[in-house]
Amino acid sequence: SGPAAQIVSTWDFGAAANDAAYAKLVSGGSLLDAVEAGAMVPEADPNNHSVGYSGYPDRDGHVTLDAVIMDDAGRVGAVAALEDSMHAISVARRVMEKTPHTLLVGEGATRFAKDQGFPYCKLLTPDSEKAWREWLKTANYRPEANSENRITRTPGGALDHDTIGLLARDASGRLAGACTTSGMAFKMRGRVGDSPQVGSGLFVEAGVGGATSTGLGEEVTRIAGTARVIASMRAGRSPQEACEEVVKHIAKLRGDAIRGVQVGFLALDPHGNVGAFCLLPGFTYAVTDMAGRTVVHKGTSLF
Ligand code: SD4
Repeated sequence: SGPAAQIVSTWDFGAAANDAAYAKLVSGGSLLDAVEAGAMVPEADPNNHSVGYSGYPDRDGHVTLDAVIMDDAGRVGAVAALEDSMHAISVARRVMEKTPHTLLVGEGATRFAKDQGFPYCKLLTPDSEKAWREWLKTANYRPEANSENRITRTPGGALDHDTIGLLARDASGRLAGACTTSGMAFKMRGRVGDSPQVGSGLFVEAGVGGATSTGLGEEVTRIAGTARVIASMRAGRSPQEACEEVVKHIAKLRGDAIRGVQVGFLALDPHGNVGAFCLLPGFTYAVTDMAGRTVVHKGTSLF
């Protein structure tokens, strides 16, 4: 029989990630192996400028990566502002497995990856460097409270929220998740978003569910978004109701400050119920069922 597992992930490019995750399970991998394998797909993709290799750099031209991996036994590892490694998710997993810590940042994370034998990778590609140089021409090169609102659009004008968050479930209802990103394009050096922070970019709890987020990270971290989704589910809400509750909470809390800002949540419970909700239209997510079939869905939105 097959692995009888289910995989969900953010955005339509999640379909390829789901397939890799599912294949890992079919070949006997664990849930952690699966979400790691899935996250590695966009990390290696030169056409995805929001994750891993070829991610857009920060304002100073450094590509810095954020990632977290977690299972429902409370095992967790994360890196933030990691440089020079393609697979931030694998470094995050190594933090979980080889250190007594849950999060390494910046220079320390970069050195840890090197010490662990992860190969050096020049993450900035000619494409993303060109986009950065374009951005520099007009950028108001000054930290400002709401600058992220402006740079949530790529130079081409498309919404640039392509962080991947994956959640996997096996037939017994066990869960694991992963989230990986290069963060907001042209961010301040040192800026860390929601993605690598447990309870913001990702949260998984045995018997309750898993949740992941995408969009403008600051709006997620200020309310510990995925921890709240899981709290909502723990209190009896379905994944869908929980995602809606949290998005509505953000809207109420932030009012005009979140106009034009995207935040989306995706959640999965131990029984296989999936929920997703976001602030603005356009959020998609990929669901792979127990038979390995993948369908991309449109998330419903508040506005
Ligand atoms: C962040 N949540 O760093 C991420 C952004 C994102 O593609 O989703 N970008 O805030």
